[in-house]
Amino acid sequence: MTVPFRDKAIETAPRAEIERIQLEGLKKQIAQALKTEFYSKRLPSCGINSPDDIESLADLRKLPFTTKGDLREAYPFGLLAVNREEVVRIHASSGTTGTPTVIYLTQKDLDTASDTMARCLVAAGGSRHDIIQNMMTYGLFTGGLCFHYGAELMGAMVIPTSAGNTLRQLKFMQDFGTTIIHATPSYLLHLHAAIEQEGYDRSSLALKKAITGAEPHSEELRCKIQDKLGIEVYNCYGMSEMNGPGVAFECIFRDGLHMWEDRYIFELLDPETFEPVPEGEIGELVITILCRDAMPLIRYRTRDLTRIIPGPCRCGRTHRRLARFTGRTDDMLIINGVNVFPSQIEEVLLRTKGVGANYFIIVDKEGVLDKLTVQVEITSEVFADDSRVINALRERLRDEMASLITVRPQVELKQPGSLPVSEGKAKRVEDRRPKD
Ligand code: DLL
Repeated sequence: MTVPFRDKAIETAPRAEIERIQLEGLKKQIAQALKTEFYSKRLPSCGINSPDDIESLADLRKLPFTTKGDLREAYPFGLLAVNREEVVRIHASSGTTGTPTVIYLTQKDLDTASDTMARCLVAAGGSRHDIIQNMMTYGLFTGGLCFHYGAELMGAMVIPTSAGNTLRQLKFMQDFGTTIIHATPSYLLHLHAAIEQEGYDRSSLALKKAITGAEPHSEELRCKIQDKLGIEVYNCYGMSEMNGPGVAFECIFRDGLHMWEDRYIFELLDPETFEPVPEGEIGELVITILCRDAMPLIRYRTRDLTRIIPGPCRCGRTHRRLARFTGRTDDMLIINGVNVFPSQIEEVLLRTKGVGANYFIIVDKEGVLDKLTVQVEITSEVFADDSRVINALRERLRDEMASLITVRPQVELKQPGSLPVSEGKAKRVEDRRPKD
């Protein structure tokens, strides 16, 4: 079997060469970081005043961690390392409160991000002959534009349908002969259900592969989607803070996600002691980006739990592989690919008059898609009011949450005192989604 590469020399570089690139990249990032308002305070407090204070990769451990909270604190421009005029685009993801976590990119940063994405697509067997339909949301979310430009750079014909509107998705797939689709795992299942429901003849579709990610999913779910749609499904990991999708990606052997180690430094640490875990054991993934001028991020705590798959891959790439993600060390929920923090929901509830402090969040499945329900107690005054007032309050809460978290939840207004009061640490979230 011929293994496709975009840049074989880099993708199969000996370990010593990868580490040389990492050290050089790290020093450059430190130089950039010291230009930002945020790190120009943070790094000297750890004894780092210049890139020369980093002599080897082992010195990485001297560097402080960066968290989502830090990004929020630095909002909007505290992590900017170049002149504002050099930034050509921003992206954002949800923060733990209403303040989003934003990244800024220069044209060079975008070109590198697109090249990384194109490298992923080639690794999965994509080429300029492919017609790629991107069913992820375009906008601040990176799954739209950052994937799009990588696919274009590879030379594929890209159909930017964005998320939703399943019937139109199917029409485009059929009429243009789409060969690769990019969607969340839950949307792939939804698409399959629609294909059956609409009576599409599978042989009328040219579909060969799906790229999926943005939310956790099991190997069983991958197999199910592959069987149902009769295609190959590739796992893609990324996050907006690290330029979006394609931070780690599966090659044609689909046996773990290659981490692009010339563009990022990956550490797997014990989330309590911050000591590296032995190879093969589960730890929190901590990433340092090496290829971004506008916004350096050093030792970023992803909160994602995974492990390294020991040993080489059959494809010959020397970039190590990550296993599927098993969870997170924080309470972030991923609802149909959208990140939601319970604290964001609480923020809306607490600022709304007529609503009590006791609430409960339920995540469940409705068909193949995720469904978010927020139950909240209302005050006795509102409870005694007529139904129009209560309905208006429900709609207002739904609208405000939708505008903050971009997911429109079901809101159930409850009689005062009707929700269980927890003793000790309040349990406010129940994830009822089956674990496949
Ligand atoms: O989800 C970027 C992306 C777009 C990745 C398209 C893949 C495909 P964020 O919205 O910032 O960015 O969410 C990042 O999503 O920290 C993980 O918890 C989760 N996640 C992303 N990919 C996977 C995956 C995009 N393949 C957060 N498996 C990350 C499990 C994933 N979890």
